[in-house]
Amino acid sequence: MKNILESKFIQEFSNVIDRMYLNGWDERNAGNVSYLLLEEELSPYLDLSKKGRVHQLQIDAHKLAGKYVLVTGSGKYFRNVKGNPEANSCIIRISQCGTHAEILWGLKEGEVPTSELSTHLSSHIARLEVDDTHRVIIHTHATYLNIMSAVVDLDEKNFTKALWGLNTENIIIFPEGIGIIPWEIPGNGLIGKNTANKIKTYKIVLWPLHGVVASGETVDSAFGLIETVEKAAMMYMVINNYSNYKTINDEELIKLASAFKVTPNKEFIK
Ligand code: 2HA
Ligand code: ZN
Repeated sequence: MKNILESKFIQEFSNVIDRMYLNGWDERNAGNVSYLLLEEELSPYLDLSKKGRVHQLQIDAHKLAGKYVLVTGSGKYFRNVKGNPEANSCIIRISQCGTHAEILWGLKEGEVPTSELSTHLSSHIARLEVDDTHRVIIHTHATYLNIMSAVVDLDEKNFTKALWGLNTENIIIFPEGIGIIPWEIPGNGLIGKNTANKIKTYKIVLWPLHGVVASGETVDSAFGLIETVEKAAMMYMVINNYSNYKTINDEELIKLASAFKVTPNKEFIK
């Protein structure tokens, strides 16, 4: 077997987690990431005929039956993942009936995947229904988006247009806008269901006064989306200290969308 720590997927996963930590988004045990791995990607590194430790799931995940997921561990710190991916994350395989998963690699006996596993699995199911190339879910406590959620009306149109209006390329990168769920208790309850409902339409969903959940076909695209939206939120918070500032108007946004052949959310702009 090849050394899994040298695999592309572990490298991408740990590097992006480290980047988010260095961005100041993931203090203490904040944040969690999950990455759907293909069997052919994993098999050179792991004997997949072996059974793993059983972990009971809190949702019905039969739509992910047989899928492999690389995911951060519960209570683990992003700061430590890159130095020791095996102690801070794990690879699970979803059972055929979708009621449990097996932990095939990583984490010690008694340790379990992130407390947001239900959100991750429900969001993977939702994204795969609309995009069969989907693979990554990232939850992080992006600083300026959190600040912005404290001061701006939590209306998806209003919030999206504030972000689109400040950076020319934003409408091209997230033409569907940003989804917003009501404030909610983190963990295995309603938050996962609400996020999954939103993430079908919006690739990024805001959890007010908490963080975001973003999806992507690759680690880069999920992270790149968060960076883009976070930067616009930073601009928004800085620019609001000035009384008279310019934004990209609707006519310009429409021109941009048409030049880059994207279809912006019709509820937000016509
Ligand atoms: O795992 O970020 O939302 C820590 C969190 C929970
Ligand atoms: Zn969180």
